[in-house]
Amino acid sequence: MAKKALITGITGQDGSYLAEFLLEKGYEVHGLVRRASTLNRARIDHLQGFEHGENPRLILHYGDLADSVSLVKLLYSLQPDEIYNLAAQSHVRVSFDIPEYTSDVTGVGAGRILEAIIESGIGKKVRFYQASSSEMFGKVQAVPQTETTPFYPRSPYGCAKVFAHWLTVNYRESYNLFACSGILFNHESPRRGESFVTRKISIAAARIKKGLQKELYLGNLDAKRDWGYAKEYVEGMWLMLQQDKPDDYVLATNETHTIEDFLSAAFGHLDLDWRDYVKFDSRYLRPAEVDLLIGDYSKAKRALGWEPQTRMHGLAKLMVDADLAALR
Ligand code: NAP
Ligand code: G4F
Repeated sequence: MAKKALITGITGQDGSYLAEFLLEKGYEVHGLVRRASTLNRARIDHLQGFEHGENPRLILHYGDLADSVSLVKLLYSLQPDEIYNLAAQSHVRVSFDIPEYTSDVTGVGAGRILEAIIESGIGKKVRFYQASSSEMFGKVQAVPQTETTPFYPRSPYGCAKVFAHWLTVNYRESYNLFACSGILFNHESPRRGESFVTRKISIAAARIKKGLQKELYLGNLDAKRDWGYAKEYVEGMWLMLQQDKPDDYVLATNETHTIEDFLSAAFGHLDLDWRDYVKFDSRYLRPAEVDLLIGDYSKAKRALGWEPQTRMHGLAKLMVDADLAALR
């Protein structure tokens, strides 16, 4: 019988790649979706079917990380083999505007799923993945960052992720749950949300090349990030749940680049000089910034056989090419 996986956040960047990956592996994939006034399923439309019965192995369920009863009921009726908790209010800058909501969904939401696992009685067989984040390292206490680097979050989002991370460790130790956290460094793709900096840049570069836009307003260009390709990172999530024992792993590229470097790569790919177009807007600054992230993925390489293939320059090119193609 096909294994059953439940993905929260299936309509997001990572959820859509993970759904694709698991369907290819033969899983029956269930997704938790929240109700919106318009359908926001563009990233999974190509997987087809859910509501029209075209793909019986992809089934969507209404629910919300803020609604514990919906989670208990779903886990009880579904009895999934694997749960990937990818849902979150995932925007760091926005978390300063809505800290309470971010804490509730990104932090407590993970606790609601963990508790729903216990309440629904599936704790002995289910395997659980928590989407932890390099944002937890914040004001970094070591370079590069590993699974043992102390956390020092710099945003309500980072604090919420630290809470969810430690709750996952706690449920693993308290209830013997097969619960893993993937501490993922920034990962991007043509499906990246349009308000994150890489995608904002790739879209602008394509539009400027086509004469559809003249300027691009950004905030801090000096921050350094370890950027990988989302499509490769979802395989790492799955690998974590296929091991004999649950554990936590960093997924990263072990390279770091400034926003300026990404601008050069993206605009340079189209023979444009970013300095001719980029303007500063203080609205994109954060009350506290994460200045430097660079991850050491050697544990994932050793234990999971996972390694990133795409680095920042290749990533910038593939994102710009996709945005250019979309304009055609
Ligand atoms: P994303 O594109 O922003 O997707 C977030 C998903 O969560 C969407 O499907 C969204 O649904 C859903 N969601 C938000 N609030 C919800 C709620 N209250 N109940 C149920 N679902 C809700 O994020 P991503 O980039 O794919 O990231 C996936 C996860 O990894 C997130 O937890 C993120 O914090 C974490 N992470 C991401 C990165 C990265 O670089 N991408 C790095 C480390 C960790 P809607 O479509 O309805 O909005
Ligand atoms: O693209 P960003 O918004 O990503 P950020 O803050 O690193 O968070 C992302 O990665 C985390 C992993 O470390 C995830 F957990 C999180 O969910 C999210 O996916 O910003 C990257 C950098 C920041 O230093 C920001 O200050 O870009 C800088 N930046 C400069 N101008 C900008 C802009 N960021 C955004 N979003 N928009 C700007 O105009």
